Amino acid sequence: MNRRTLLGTVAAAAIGFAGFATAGFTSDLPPLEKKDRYKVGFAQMESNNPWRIAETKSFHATAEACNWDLVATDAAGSAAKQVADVDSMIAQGIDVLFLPPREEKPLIPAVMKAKAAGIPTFLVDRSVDPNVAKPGEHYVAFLGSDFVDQGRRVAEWTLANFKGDKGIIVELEGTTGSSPANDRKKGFDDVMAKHDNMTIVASQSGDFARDLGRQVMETLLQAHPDVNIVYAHNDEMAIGAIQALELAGRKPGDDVLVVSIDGTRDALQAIIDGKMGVTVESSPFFGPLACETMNRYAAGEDIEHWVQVKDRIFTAENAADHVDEAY
Ligand code: GYE
Repeated sequence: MNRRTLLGTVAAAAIGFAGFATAGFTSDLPPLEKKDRYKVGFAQMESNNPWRIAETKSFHATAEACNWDLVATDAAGSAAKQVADVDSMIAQGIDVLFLPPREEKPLIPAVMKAKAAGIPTFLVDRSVDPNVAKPGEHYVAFLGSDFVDQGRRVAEWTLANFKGDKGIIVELEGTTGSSPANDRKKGFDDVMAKHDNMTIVASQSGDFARDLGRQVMETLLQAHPDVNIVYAHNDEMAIGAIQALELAGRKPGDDVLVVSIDGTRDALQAIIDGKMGVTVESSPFFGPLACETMNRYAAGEDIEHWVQVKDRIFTAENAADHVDEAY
């Protein structure tokens, strides 16, 4: 080996090592060829709420702008169907997959099968169990919010704005086993645990759905009639809880503080109407970010493992300014 080749080998090894240290096993991921048009898979989990519908619309709108032939499916709330939907997309020869995994564990096979089929995958809005499937190794990246921080911000706002002495809190959790439910619980509960005057008396799943949120709130109200704070992991359940509270003769915004996450039109209207205190934003508009990130990947860029979305906060101070653009 001459000196020149030797130096080249050393340099390549150094670059390889730096790549390993900063970006994980990027080289092991399926590459994405540069093309004018891509066949893009978007495997939606369900369409039973405005957030999901806004996200799907965002992907359809992006398909036009970004030159995609979009293959979109709807798993109707079933993780098993979502896995099957990804199987059929693989069979249809998609170039790239955008997947919002309904739950952290059941969707891991879908991630692994896409990788085995040579299809680069981006997780959008929810993630999978990081102990089993990893960004930079099994999938390219997670595009989404910091859910722990969202829960923390709701808790901090509640501490600063709750008027009573003792907080009796009911928590309505999102879909069991989903990353936003796990993390929004952790962020909120950890902050509250440091405050002796705050007690979470019940915490139960309403599956991120309005009607289930209403039903669960109805039941929990019977066991805990003295509740004065409701923390819902999303706006749909918060609206359901408000309906249950009002039906029981309570006055949301007056004798019970309702706080949540997302920033839907109904939640912003509830804030304007004085029935809800705060909603920390969790944006569903992933289409443009998906297009941009995918194009960066096709251009050979190292993609950060977490393409983080920054969230605003909506309260009585600014809800009226944003309600018209909300979904
Ligand atoms: O907050 C909720 C939806 O995964 C971030 O899922 C998303 C959450 C969102 O059903 O409303």
